[in-house]
Amino acid sequence: MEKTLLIIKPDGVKRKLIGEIIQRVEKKGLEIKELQMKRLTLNEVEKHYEMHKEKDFYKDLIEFLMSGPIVLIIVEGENAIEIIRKMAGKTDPKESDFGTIRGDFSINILENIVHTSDSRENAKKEILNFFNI
Ligand code: 3AN
Repeated sequence: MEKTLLIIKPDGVKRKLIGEIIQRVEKKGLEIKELQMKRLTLNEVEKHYEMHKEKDFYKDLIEFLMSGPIVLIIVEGENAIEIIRKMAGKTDPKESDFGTIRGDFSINILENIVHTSDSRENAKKEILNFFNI
């Protein structure tokens, strides 16, 4: 069993995609273990996107993540990390396939609806960053 962190970012919440995204995850057969809606603090966002500190889009990314409430979801299941990444689609929505969350709902590389953990190590770190478990 694997756990991964799925975040519905402020654009996904504003566009009322929470239900759609959760339904896709549940229909696939994965389990929602924890779920929380909140606004992130600067500290939480900076910690979460530490690896992008030097990127030219970093400032926009931090501002965007703090622009409204987000939904934090711990998803559990066999191969959950890889499956949720596939369901999210490629980072750049012009390259993500139709049928994926980004392919179906986004045209913008920054505002691309969801975040998904990319490895077991990062899933563990990200979950600890947001949940007291
Ligand atoms: P992913 O979220 O697909 O794992 P990362 O970790 O490379 O992709 O990027 C983290 C976030 O940074 C993306 N979800 C997106 O919001 C933003 N981002 C990535 N690349 C760019 C870019 N070239 N321009 C603007 N924003 C970007």
